[in-house]
Amino acid sequence: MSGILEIANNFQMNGAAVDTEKNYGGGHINDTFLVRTDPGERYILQRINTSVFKNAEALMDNVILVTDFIKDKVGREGGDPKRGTLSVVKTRDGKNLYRKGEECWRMYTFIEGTVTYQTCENQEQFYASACAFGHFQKLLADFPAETLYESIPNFHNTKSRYLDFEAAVKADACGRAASVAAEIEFVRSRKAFAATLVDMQERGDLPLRVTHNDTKLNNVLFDRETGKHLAVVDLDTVMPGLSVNDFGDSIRFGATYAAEDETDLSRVNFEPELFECYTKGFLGECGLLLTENEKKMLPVGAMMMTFECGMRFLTDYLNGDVYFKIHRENHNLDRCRTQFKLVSDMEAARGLMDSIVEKYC
Ligand code: ADP
Ligand code: GN1
Ligand code: MG
Repeated sequence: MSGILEIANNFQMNGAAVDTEKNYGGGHINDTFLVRTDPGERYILQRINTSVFKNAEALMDNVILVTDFIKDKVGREGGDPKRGTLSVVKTRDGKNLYRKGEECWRMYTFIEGTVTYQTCENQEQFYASACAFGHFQKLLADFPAETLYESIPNFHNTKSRYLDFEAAVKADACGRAASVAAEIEFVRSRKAFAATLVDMQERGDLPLRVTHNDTKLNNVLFDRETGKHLAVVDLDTVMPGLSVNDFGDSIRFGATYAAEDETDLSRVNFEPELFECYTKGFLGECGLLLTENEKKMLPVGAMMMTFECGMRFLTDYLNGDVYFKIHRENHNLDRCRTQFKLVSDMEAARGLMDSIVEKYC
């Protein structure tokens, strides 16, 4: 722990670090610590996973560009720029990152008076998260996309994710493929589906926008007092992408009352009323911005992101759990199974999802 305090003290905090809490937030890629200084101020300290994010300096340039842009807009909307988005704390020598050997660290001020949720607890919460991500989309509608570095190329290119999956099956690095034959078949029978959104984008039927690309419920900070959304965090994958995928990734994670790694699949159900809350909130914020095709394809975005994420968990399971952090045996397989259960539910509810989207268009 003293090592973490030492790392923290390399940043321009108010006071000296006295206390840290590890594993803050439960993300699968970076390591997050909560740091408290002697005057009682709090900060978020993160060790960036540099095998996932290959160029952390360029990544931080993205974060600064996006947060400066949002701060300006939030200020003009009458909000508090310091609470409406992340604020990077520089190192004592004025850099965005602190490097120690192979390790790479960054810090944000802690936005006080906020809460986040690891799973969806009620409809109001999910509606508020939809407003957060819809508003985020609107805020960045005129952001100059060409200034952004692509922090993970082909991040939501489901076609290339499919090829990664097939390569993992072929290599079968840990001899696990035979035991997940049903899951492999689940993916293979949806190969044509996997191409739909990428093909539409390549044909020019869906526009590239600046999107968040990791729109999980736990990436929204809510005001503790009012319950309203305050800020969208976890900006590492803000890149050009598809609005339907931002919508879809939220549905994947939040349109169920079950956790992403629930092992009792009878508890993992797609909840149409949560889908409706999210649709209402999201379209209420950014519906006017979206094209007819984007609106029509929102349910496909939900199925695609859930399918893609399940396939990514399965791929990582086959590769020997080298990408997502795991906390128990078969963790990635458990995660894969929840996603595939949700995909099946959504396929059965496709007509209902279409009619809900139509209602709010
Ligand atoms: P991860 O990569 O682990 O998902 P996040 O950037 O999403 O990391 O941070 C993890 C958690 O920390 C978030 O879910 C949120 O609860 C909290 N968090 C992140 N940044 C802040 C901040 N600036 N102020 C308050 N809480 C934050
Ligand atoms: C990862 O870092 P975290 O936990 O917010 C992943 C997302 C997945 C998500 C699944 C950079 O997000 O793409 O959807 O896990 N992030 C990266 O929960 O791969
Ligand atoms: Mg996060």
